[in-house]
Amino acid sequence: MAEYIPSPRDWVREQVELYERSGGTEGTTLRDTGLPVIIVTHIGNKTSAVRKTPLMRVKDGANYVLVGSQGGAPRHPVWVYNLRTNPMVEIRDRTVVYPMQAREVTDAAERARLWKIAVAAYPPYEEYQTRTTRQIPIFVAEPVR
Ligand code: F42
Repeated sequence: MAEYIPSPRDWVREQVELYERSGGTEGTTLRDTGLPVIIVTHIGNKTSAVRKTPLMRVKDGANYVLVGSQGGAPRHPVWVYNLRTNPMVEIRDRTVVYPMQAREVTDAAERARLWKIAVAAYPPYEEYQTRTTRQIPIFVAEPVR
């Protein structure tokens, strides 16, 4: 079993702890917004350690859409590089955990469709994109059969 290295950010680490400790019945929304959050468990591309990242829950059928917005910060979140290297992830959606495979969306039409779904689920994404010159990366996580 690889070592688990928690997020250095207190609020992120605490959300992951509460979400997992409660078996997915507490800590499942983003602060005051009440909007649902998932936990993506993945592998660090440099440390090979287990990393756990809360993201907004954006669904497209059975798939999850993962948006590397990081509040419109100038750089991609580091988990983006982890998923590019190690696409096998686990997604916890409240009480259920799914093995999934993540794929970065590069096709412009597919990206446009998924971006609309993402903004509908979490409207601030739209403003985050205006804060940065980088194009916010989008992954689609698909069930492993
Ligand atoms: N972030 C988003 O980008 N999108 C969201 O929809 C989103 C929703 C959300 C909801 C709730 C919540 O609590 C947090 C939410 N966040 C969202 C924030 C998200 O959880 C991440 O904290 C944020 O995206 C930043 O991701 P990050 O991977 O850059 O995390 C930083 C703080 C971090 O943990 N850095 C680690 C560190 O030690 O500095 C590095 C972790 C790591 O993966 N290291 C790699 C390794 O090998 O282990 C090396 C990586 C490399 O290439 O250098």
